Amino acid sequence: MKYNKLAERLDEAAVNAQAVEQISNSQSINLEQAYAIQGLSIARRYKRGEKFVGIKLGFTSRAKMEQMGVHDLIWGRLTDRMQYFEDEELRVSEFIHPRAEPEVAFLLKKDIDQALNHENVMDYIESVAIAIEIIDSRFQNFKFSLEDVVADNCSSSGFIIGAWKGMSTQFNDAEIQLKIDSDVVQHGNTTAILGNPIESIIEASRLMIENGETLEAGQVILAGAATAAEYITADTIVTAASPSLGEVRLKIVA
Ligand code: OOG
Ligand code: MG
Repeated sequence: MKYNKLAERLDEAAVNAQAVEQISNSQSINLEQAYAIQGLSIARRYKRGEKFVGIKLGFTSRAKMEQMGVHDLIWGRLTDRMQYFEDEELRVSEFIHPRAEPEVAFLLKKDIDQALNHENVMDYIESVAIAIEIIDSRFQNFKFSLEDVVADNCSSSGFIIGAWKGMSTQFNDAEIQLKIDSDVVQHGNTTAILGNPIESIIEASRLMIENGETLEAGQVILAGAATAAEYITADTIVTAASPSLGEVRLKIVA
């Protein structure tokens, strides 16, 4: 199948909340082709008026790699339509089989104009926050190859960011929990994210420069989940919490 057709199929799967078969079941695509399909699929969202607001990294922690059986860092695009706020509800009926995972988010202070390093990365970051990412693979049974998941915009389908905090906030070596109602369903430490979530910014900058993409001041980077993800269901409240970063909650309805 042509890339455009594959992109359309993935986009429609998201719009209709209807899973599709993995691409890799019927044809083999390489990583470069997978990113091209992702780009085409997200372009359909832009055409409908959605705005690019940042990127998410995936598989930056061992917990996530092991859960999904995939072993390479990947990135996907975030649009304004995917963002939730605390006074909103997430309707599970608009998703296929959504899962939530606790994340660390960074807000950019400057446009990324070079591959960043440990010396200059902090000059580019305005603030940090706890976040929840909602992932919803468009593939049946949430099963995919690395190329499949990249083509599918790395499963991204929603996110919510807690209160932004200054960069003196302890965001590395921070305990982080995912709760469903009052039950702690996942817990970990933010060092699980590449040894320090700041590494996600360095990696993101490298990927953007390599791919000729731009990231600008005011845009967001989701550093990746520190723990495995959990399925979410209606009539629950999902919370991500960390002592220094605070907490963010999302109400899930039918
Ligand atoms: C792919 C997305 C991975 C993360 O934080 O590691 C990801 C998936 O698990 O469906 O978002
Ligand atoms: Mg994630």
